[in-house]
Amino acid sequence: MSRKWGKRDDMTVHEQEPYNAEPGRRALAASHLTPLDTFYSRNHGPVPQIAAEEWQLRVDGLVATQLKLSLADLQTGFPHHRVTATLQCAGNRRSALLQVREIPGEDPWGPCATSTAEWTGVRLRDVLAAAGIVGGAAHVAFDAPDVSALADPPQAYGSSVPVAKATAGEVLLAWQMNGEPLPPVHGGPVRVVVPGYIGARSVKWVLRVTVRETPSDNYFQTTAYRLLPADGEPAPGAGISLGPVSLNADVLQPDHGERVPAGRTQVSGYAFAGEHRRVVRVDLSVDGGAGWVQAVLDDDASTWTWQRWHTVLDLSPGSHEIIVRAWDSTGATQPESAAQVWNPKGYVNSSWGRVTVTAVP
Ligand SMILES: Nc1nc2c(c(=O)[nH]1)N[C@H]1C(S)=C(S)[C@@H](COP(=O)(O)O)O[C@H]1N2
Ligand SMILES: [Mo]
Repeated sequence: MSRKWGKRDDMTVHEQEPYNAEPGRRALAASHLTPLDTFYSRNHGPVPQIAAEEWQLRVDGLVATQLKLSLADLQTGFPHHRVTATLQCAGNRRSALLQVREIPGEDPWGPCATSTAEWTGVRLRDVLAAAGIVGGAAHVAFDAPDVSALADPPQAYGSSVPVAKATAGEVLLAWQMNGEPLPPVHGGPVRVVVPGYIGARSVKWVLRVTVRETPSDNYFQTTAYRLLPADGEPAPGAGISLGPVSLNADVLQPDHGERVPAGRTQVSGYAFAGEHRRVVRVDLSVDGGAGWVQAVLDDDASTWTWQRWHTVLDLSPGSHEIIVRAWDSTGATQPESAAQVWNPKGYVNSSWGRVTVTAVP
């Protein structure tokens, strides 16, 4: 099934239909830009097959002029723009929350529901300027054709972002990923890419952009992708509507449960802070958080990407828990335990990253 979507055979497939899969830690660790066959994919309904020549975008709502744009119109009518950006699902690292308490109906995503690509398209800002945003505009909604049976009631996928974000230059209507045409499973022919925000806002197969006074009425904006208190229940408007990605980090190598030779061991992983925060320090501990050493930050990060890091740890023979925590440019760091951040939908596990490895003499 992974092959059908252009993915490597060793993806961890949480669901075949709709296809939901993440790569292994070592596969994700291999490069700053994630190859297309390795990039995680999160779907709420069947993947639509839309021919590039048939795709059309409607731009409406609080605009002076409604637009109907073909892919050729987008490509010839607006300057092309490239952004290297990390996408991260709000459910990334949910598996650690599941150790605290069960989360019915949600997949046990590990730490690899995040990946990085170079996206090519046009700025949403330029398209909205062509339509002319009028008074009262506060949100920009995106609608897609994939109908999700998981929504209540079942409905096509959609969401929105504040107008200030939609008109910031980094938000794209993208048709390429790492220089290749956007594959169907990643939203081809055209998707929205909202760098720095949870993946849910980067709507795939986008068919309609609507400028509104209020956020989208779509289930995936009003009810899902909201952070509830531990004793809360999903309901329209309940909880915190998720936008910018919360600071988080994890270890990608060695893998959880791996046996490594005792002695000097290469350790690496990622940290990510959404929106305008940057990861400025990454600490590692092998004594439960009593003592920390700083990792080296790789130099290939940019504003909208993860910050990869690496170091060498000296591991004595036996079992070790390697813990990672990051710090962002506001001075914030991560909570220690998953129990502190557990929530009924299993979003935003911002707690320390942990892998247990066995060092063998
Ligand atoms: N139309 C549509 N867009 C969507 C989704 C979806 O199910 N349908 N899933 C969202 C979620 S929750 C995430 S994390 C990202 C995943 O993008 P990817 O599959 O390209 O990795 O797409 C977002 N956009
Ligand atoms: Mo997601």
